[in-house]
Amino acid sequence: MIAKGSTVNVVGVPLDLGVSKLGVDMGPTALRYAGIFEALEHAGFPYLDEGDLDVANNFALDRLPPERRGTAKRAEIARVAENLGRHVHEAAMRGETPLVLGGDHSTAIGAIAGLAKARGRLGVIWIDAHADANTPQTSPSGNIHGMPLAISLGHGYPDLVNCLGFAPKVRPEDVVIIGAKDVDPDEMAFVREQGVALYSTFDLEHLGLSRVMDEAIARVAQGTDAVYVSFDADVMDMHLAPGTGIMTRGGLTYREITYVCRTIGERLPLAGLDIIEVNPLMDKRNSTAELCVELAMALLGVKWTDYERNYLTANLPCTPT
Ligand code: 5AB
Ligand code: MN
Ligand code: MN
Ligand code: MN
Repeated sequence: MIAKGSTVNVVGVPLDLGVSKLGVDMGPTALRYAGIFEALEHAGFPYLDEGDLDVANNFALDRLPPERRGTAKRAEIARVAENLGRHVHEAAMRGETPLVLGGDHSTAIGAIAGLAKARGRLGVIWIDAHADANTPQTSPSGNIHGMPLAISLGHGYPDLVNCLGFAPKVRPEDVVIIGAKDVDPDEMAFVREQGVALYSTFDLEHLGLSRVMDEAIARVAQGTDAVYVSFDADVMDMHLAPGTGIMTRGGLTYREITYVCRTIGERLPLAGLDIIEVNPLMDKRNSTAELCVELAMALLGVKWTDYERNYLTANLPCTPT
């Protein structure tokens, strides 16, 4: 849920400089076509469409000599993070709820920076098949989209860690990762050493989703001033959500992901959220973007389409005849 009467401030970040597979820069457009504004309208939320931030073209930067390419892309990611950070900060200071449409996951660096600056101690729920907690030392790929959580915790490239001039943005005890199933060994060691809570897909089965969500919600709410949700579309099973950068089997099912988003939406007041790594080049008829719109509504506490039908069915009194 969000604060009653709060305007949802929607901003697109067509950023794909943190990944090697291109197409996530079209995520904001896919989410617009999937009806994000119609859904907000239907739910009765006041909203602002802030358009897309300006991001340098990946193809242009790819033409640079290899020794300059990485640095140039990182400098642009840092510039975009500052811009988004300022945007989110100003929106939050006006009492609005930022909804950030990514973009690769390095988008979250600026969003978390801006919200932490505006709201203080921030709880973060990281819904993702990955932990995104690599540092330049542990990363097997060098891709920045595998690093934003470590960066928000104060570890990694200084130009990104110091976004908006302060670090760290969040404390490890205020962070929960849900749905991880592909974490690099050194990255896992970092997560453990930091004390970040991680619930893998195995844990979801083993402990049960309701216990996981109870613990996760209690953890991010405890002692914090506000909560942010970062939603990477790759947390879902590839058959359900093919339209993302990294497709893997064994991800969350429709029932599981709606449960996750619905419990958050019903129990937690959110200060902001993002929908990340929707890739229309990989998608089937924009179905992943449409599903993400539905889940964004669930995160905001709205009952919507299929989710609404399931919700109503689940709440029918079970009277034996
Ligand atoms: B995503 C990997 N751990 O660091 C790395 O999609 C994958 O934002 C990162 O969750 C996936 O390159 C990043 C192998
Ligand atoms: Mn991610
Ligand atoms: Mn991921
Ligand atoms: Mn991803």
